[in-house]
Amino acid sequence: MSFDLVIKGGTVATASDVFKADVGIKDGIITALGLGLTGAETIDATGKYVLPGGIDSHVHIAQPSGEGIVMADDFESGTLSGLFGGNTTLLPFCIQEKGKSLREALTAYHAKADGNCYTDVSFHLVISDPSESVLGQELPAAVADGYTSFKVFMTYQDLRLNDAEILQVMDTARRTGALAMVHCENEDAIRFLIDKHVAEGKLGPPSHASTRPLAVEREATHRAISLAEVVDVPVVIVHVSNGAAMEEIERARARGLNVTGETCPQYIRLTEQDLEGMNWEGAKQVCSPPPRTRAEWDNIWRGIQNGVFDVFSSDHCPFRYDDERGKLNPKGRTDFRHIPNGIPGVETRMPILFSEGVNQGRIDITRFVALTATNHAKTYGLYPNKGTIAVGSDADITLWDPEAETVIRHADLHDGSDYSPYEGLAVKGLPMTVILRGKVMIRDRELVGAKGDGGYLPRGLSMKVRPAA
Ligand code: DUC
Ligand code: ZN
Ligand code: ZN
Repeated sequence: MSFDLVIKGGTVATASDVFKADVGIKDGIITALGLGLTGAETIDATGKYVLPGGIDSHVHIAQPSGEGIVMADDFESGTLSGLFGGNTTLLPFCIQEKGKSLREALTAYHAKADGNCYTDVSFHLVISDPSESVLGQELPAAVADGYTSFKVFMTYQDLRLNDAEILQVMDTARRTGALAMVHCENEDAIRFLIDKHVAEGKLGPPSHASTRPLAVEREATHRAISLAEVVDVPVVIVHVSNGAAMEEIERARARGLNVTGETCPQYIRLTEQDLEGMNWEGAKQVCSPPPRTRAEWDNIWRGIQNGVFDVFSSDHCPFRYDDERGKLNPKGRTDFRHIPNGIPGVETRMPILFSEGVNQGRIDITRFVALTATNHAKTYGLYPNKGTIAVGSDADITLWDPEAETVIRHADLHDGSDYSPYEGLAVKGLPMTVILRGKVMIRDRELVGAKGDGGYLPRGLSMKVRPAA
């Protein structure tokens, strides 16, 4: 058998196995795992892990973000940054604006993405206006076209759905086989606390965290799971920040419910104290749910270790800090209510989890692969084409040096923001070479691929979705 490319001498790690093998690639597909393979091109992977390319199933790129606010990444910079972070597939959100159709949203988003990507991408929808035509026609048509997951919000006045609407949307998920993701924070409770903070003149970035306390997230998590139970549909609880919300997932699973949990780097590396900064610097760490306490880091690690969390995503949602259209916009520079929510992190997600998780002995390499690639593919209808190293899978591969060390500096990253929340964090373990469908995109940390090498992926149904009875 002849191969276009052979990755030789490395240690292949999947979500279940670790073994020495060469990987033979032909026409962008893994066609053999064996020993002594030869091909037209060879890459020496001695001393490296040969991993499935990372899949980050929760990123925001070029998303409309309110008047005067511009997200720091377009598809070019966002996917380039993702690629340098060891990812070969990103799943950004395509937001339906109120009063507009899903088609309009998808057309506008494809116009931004198509031809501009360094990784493969596939969109989740965000349903903000569940009208009769959206639920009856548009969403089923979108699912049939491969947009097989969507997110709903329980917070943000312009995005939130009430319980009746969430039930309707979940019911549509049940009928179509789509997978519902929920942002769990109780908007009314947040409003109540915001009013109090404003009356007391507490307008600084720390108020972002104190108006979104743990109970706000825990209650909404319990409610989202209960609504999914009523409809009898699987649900993904995204960006879980603390142990109390996590325990809602654990309890639901113990009752036999089909609940997927996601957490993110900010919940094992940032705290609410990071929102206190001189010169409004705390605005850099404003995201929702907010970072919690060090005690919560331990709770989140427990869920990463014991399987409550299936996926570890970045929730990359980048805004520039020192920018009139970013965190320091004219209103945001004096009032936390106008600081755009979100932090960059698509490039640092995998190094942080590897360094803090694998290198520090909290998780093994197979769990790392599950959390950063395989479970994303299984959850969002991309498996087994993506997310594993197996004969027949796309040759999306990251060669990972477990000994390479660096200190995170935004100056070395590739996103369009002007800071990293993790500036100064030492990490050990880095992606060195990244291969997308058999094409070397990054070789020894140098870009060799081109914009447009990444494509759009229609997806199948999630493996989490049971056939409707
Ligand atoms: N939710 C997200 O998923 N990302 C950023 C902000 C938010 O509220
Ligand atoms: Zn969210
Ligand atoms: Zn997000």
